[in-house]
Amino acid sequence: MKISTLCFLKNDEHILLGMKKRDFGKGRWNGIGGKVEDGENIKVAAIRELQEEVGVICREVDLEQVAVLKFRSDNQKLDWDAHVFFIDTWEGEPVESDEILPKWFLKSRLPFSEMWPDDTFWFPYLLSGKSIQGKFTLDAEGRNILEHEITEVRFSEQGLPCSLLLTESD
Ligand code: 8DG
Repeated sequence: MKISTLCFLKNDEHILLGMKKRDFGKGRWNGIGGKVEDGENIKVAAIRELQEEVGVICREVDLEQVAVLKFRSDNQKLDWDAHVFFIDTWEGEPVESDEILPKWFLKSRLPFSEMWPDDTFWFPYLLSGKSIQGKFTLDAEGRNILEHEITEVRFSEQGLPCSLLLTESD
């Protein structure tokens, strides 16, 4: 299992997604982020990836943790724990890099058919202001969801879920 970050810049109406141009997840819109290196602080990794992938600068205080999502596959090859952050304040305009094409989308019109299939389950929670812990098991191709579980949580300052509220599962 690897640890990653997924960051979403947002304003009142729009949210920034990035089209992954190569490697794992190619052809899908997703948050901006990537692997947390061994020993690296998760928020520091999130800030590094934002700068490397879309040229945007932000500070640790600007990162609001809204989810921890456990992505699992039946062959263990796609296993990630992703720490998800919403960001309202940053410096610079998002620009394209070798890895990511950034684009603003209306919150009410996210391109779910071109995103990971489980995103349609958890994104609405985040858009309605809830924070969650989720676990999604996908098939080896990453196309179909085999199991899902979403629990509403509150996060502590350290990014750990500190209280559990309500669970949805299949
Ligand atoms: P890096 O080079 O950018 O550091 O990272 P990498 O090792 O190439 O990782 P990546 O391709 O950016 O990481 C894959 C990302 O995809 C990781 O943040 C977790 C994320 N991801 C899944 N499954 C799902 C999913 O079902 N939905 C969403 N939204 N993201 C997912 O692995």
